Amino acid sequence: MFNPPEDLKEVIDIVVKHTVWRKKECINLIASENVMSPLAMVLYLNDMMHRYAEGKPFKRFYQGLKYVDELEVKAQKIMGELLNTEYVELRPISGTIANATVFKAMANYGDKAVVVPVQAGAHVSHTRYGTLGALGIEQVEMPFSVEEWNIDVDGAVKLIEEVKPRLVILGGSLYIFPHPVKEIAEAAHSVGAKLMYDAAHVLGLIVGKAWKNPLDEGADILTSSTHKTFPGPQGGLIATRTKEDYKKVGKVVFPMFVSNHHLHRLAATAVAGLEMKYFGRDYASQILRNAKAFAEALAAEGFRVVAENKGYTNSHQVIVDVKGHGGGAKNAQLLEEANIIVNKNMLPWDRPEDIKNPSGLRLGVQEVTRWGMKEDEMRQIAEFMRMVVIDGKDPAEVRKKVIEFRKEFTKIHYGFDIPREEEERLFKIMLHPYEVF
Ligand code: DSN
Repeated sequence: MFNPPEDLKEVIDIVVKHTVWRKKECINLIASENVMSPLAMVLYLNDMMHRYAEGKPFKRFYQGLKYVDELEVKAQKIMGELLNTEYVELRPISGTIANATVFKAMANYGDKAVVVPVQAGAHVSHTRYGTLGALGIEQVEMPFSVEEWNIDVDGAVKLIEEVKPRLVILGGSLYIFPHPVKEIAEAAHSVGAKLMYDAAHVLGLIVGKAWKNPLDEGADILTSSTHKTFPGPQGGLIATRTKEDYKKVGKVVFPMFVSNHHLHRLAATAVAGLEMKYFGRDYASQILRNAKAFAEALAAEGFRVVAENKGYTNSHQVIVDVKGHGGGAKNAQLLEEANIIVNKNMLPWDRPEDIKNPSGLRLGVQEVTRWGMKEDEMRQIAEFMRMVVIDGKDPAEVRKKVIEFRKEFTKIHYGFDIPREEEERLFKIMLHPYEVF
């Protein structure tokens, strides 16, 4: 009988409670999260997590890496095939580190970057408050059209021609319609700027062919994390169109922003990449159907869903304005009490001082899609949300319904169906290889 000391027991309890709560009892609608398949998770537990590998595959500063090298090249190839390029960097350990790498490689202190405004969806790393600012690159904001819920293309082209930046950045975190890559790429290239596209939110949609690949539309560099719509482990990625840019970013990744790159995640990235290769189209198209159904259901329940004139969404996200119900902060908290996990979000019309209680809730359907939910379930979730936000029902009562509803969804879809015995065999190898071989 295992009888741990009290402090160890507490650590174990916290982890078990979190896992049961978030993975079994909650409806997770955070647009930047996902769950890995059991196969990806089990291979994530590999011994590579203990090892060091500074440098590029087969040109390392440490010994003992022959399998790591092989795996890294394999994972790069899998991701390259999905993204239609030979040049993929998997060493950035997050999307922000991937962004920092490109900023440093492509611009200098004092240069300018033209970016999407943060209220209109840019990631904080694209701003003067984040990585761009830390590297001394000046942020110049593109005009944004709230009617179109997109960049004002003519205004942005004019701005790029006037400012002549070194870098133009598209993509972001609050993101319901594709940005106009082709037009912006032409403007960027006409003044000698590079176009970087932050695909963190939509990588799973891109590789599932439900969202245009920005590299095919004229972007020079794509950065991403690997754990939002792409259902891999937390990590970063850079893909470039040319070998020259690939070499440039590689020299910055190491030694500037990454020493070791958390090697065990390469296995899980490769598995998630293969899941997308074989099941990505079905997954991505169901995400789009779910997001649309969810937006329509929320509107029918009485929510103010943004971009009604544009059909609400073409991505995994749905955005609701809950200012009339007390704001994003209050409602995100109430929903958490009902086991519905969302985040509050600034909307284009919010003022900087609204940051603590912005108008919006940002909702993402990629994780619930992965759990096998479809349009009917989207309507049910919209009803749960109405009970809490609009009807003012006791969240504890709604929580009971959510836990009951969630019981039906225990299997991760759009992955390989491996038998439980094989999963357990692999798990045992990761933990106790001496007992298997
Ligand atoms: N991009 C943030 C988000 O969308 O939640 C995480 O970095």
